[in-house]
Amino acid sequence: TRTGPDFGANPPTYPPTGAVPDWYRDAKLGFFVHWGLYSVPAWATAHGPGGVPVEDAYAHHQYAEWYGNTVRIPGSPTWHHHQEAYGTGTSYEDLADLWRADEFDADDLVGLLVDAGARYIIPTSKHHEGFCLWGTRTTGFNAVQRGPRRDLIAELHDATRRAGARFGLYYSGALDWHVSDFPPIESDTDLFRYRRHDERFSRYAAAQVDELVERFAPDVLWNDIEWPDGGKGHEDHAVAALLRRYLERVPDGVVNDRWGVPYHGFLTREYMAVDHTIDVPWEATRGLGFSYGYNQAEGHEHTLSGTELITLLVDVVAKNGNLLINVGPRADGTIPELQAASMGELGRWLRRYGEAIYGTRPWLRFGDGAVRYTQKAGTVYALLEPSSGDLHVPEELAGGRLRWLGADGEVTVAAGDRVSVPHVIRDEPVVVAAVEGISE
Ligand code: FUL
Repeated sequence: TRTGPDFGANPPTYPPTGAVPDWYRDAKLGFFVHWGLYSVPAWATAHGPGGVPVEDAYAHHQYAEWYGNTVRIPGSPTWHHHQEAYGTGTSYEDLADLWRADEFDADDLVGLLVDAGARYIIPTSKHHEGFCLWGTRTTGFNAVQRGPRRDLIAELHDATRRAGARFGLYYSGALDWHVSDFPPIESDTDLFRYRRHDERFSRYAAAQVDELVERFAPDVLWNDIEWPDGGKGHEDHAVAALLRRYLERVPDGVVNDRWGVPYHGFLTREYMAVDHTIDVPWEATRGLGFSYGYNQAEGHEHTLSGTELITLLVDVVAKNGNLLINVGPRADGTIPELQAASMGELGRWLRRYGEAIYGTRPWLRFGDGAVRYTQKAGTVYALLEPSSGDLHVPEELAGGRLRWLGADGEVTVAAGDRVSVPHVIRDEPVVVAAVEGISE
């Protein structure tokens, strides 16, 4: 059971809820980068979209970044895998000394993400395992003192800024397995029971986030699993004060909705099908497969194809969302080919059709049948997979001039017209008709 803080008659003051900067709404596509000790074993039970029954979910967790918890559940597939791969004498945290980021070149990695169309990049600064990817003063359990012996966040930050993209940070707010002494999490109830609630821990977390804000001024602060309840009031280590310091340092920064207080920036939807337009800014997130951390057990059948990825982006944007798609690098710092292939197709498509995505806003409705709409500066874009047939012109677009991006010619359309997709673009995963000059 979850009990939130009770502020009584004197609630803390938050910034205006739901407000996000224009750059964030215009950006549409971000890349999450889940990288940590879990990238060393890079393993989880591979499931499909259905997952496993809830009661077994934690013992068969499909998120490889949860390895440090799953391995502690006796008899779980991860527990067995670990014995085989490392023997009984190796603890999860021992993997820190096996982590070599030998092939990691931040400019190469960031270059791949930007080529795939990323306008912002959000690496995990600290995931639930507690290992810090930057040179923090708060703990020796970090990538400068152990494993890679490099400040991975500083390198990713510098490369992202050099590439002209926005830089954000993921931070695991109330779960840190390194400094907590709890049994493994085996259910959603455990998840909230075994969060840290105490003041001492919220001071630790606040000191870490303050460091990150001070050093990297992240454009996005993406908290996870709420903030410790011990820091939800008026104190210095509480969310309200933390956000105030953050927005002072980064006036056009934005945060998500996972702080566990009556405040949010954009809403998050994780592996969730959204069937309607959400009126406030929101962000869909998922991995290219069914895990965020790299999972070697996944293959083609688990990974979004280029077309599926493009279709997902289009659907999310038409419904007023951003897509934060995740890439899980190998421990050595390279991107697995399966993920790179879909990313490459997305980037190629965005270079041709990005005008119908970046900087757009939702239209009157998100779509008709298989068609999705966006709009920008007096132009309405209709996006569809060529295999779904002709474009049926809805009455709101009657009298407009229609041209297909990537093909020649223009026609004036009437309500109910069926316009067929030109041959030259029939092989595209998704095609785009731009309609201009619609009388209001
Ligand atoms: C979740 C985490 O538990 C996952 O590991 C992942 O980081 C996802 C984005 O958020 O709540």
